[in-house]
Amino acid sequence: MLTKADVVERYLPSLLTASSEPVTCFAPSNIALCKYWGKREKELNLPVNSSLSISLGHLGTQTTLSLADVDQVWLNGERLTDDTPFARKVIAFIDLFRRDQAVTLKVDTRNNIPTAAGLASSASGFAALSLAINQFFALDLSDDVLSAFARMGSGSASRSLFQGFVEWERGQQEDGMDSFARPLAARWDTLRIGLVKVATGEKKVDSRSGMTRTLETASLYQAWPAQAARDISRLHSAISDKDFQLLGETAEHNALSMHATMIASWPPLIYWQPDSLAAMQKVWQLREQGIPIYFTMDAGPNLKLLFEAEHEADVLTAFGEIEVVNPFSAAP
Ligand code: 2P0
Repeated sequence: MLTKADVVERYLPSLLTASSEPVTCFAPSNIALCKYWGKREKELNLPVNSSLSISLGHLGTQTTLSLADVDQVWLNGERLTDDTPFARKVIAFIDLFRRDQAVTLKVDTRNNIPTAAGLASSASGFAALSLAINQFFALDLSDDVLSAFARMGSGSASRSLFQGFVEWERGQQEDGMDSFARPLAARWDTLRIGLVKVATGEKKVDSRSGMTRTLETASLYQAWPAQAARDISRLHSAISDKDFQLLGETAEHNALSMHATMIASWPPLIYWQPDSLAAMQKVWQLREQGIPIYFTMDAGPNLKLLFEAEHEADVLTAFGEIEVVNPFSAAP
């Protein structure tokens, strides 16, 4: 089996040059409209199915790398002890690149995703870190390679290198170097995403273990890869035709189908809270009233609403002061 280190090694110069100046990079969060759920290979985070996401514009992670006397990992202005899971993951990722060379670093990670939105940040975190490593060590890696490297930190990070709509192709190769994301050229300036907070606490089962449990125990999962493939092609049509109903229906159906595979796992995996269901019902009521609004959900209790700018006032009236993101405000 190939390890991450085996794969990264091939793309590195024998001697690294570290920047004497700090390097800062930003990567946006992303919300999948067709979800990544299930790995065909765990070491390299190779997915069973391709996925397609939309970025959250200016919401994401800013990471600064600088030389330091000892390794230091900072998160949102606080220095973490070396044994916290986040610090360990960050250092393990950096080790892939510096190998045994004596370069010690300060990694300063800042998330501007409102904690109240309850959004995970591993995607934007590993994407920003990959961009910063590339620049700090002057690696000059292509976007495709960087996306594949970010994927080895966290699968969804492969999509967070880019703004706008992004598709992560599952790939076929054993080393995973054809499993990377690319941005789609299309823009959709009237598209809006509403972040509905239901709960923000740490979840009991993280996505990584949730995927494993689903693959090992849910027979419903057998239907998932075909549905994901069909949904990706529907999303492409929806995006090129600016067909919002098709986009929304596909995203909501895809999210609920993913959750159905989780619920069919054993022990059961239900990320929903009573308030999640209440919010879903509110979305369905609004649709009955003629307002085109849909939702998607990830491995957690929070909803992400999909609607167009002309309906923003109705959505705010129904849901209160939720954060609304224009995904294309920051896109090129
Ligand atoms: C997604 N999720 O496509 C899906 C939908 C959660 C539900 O990508 O093990 O944190 O690091 O590759 O990327 C979350 O999974 O998992 C995720 P790893 P990751 O957004």
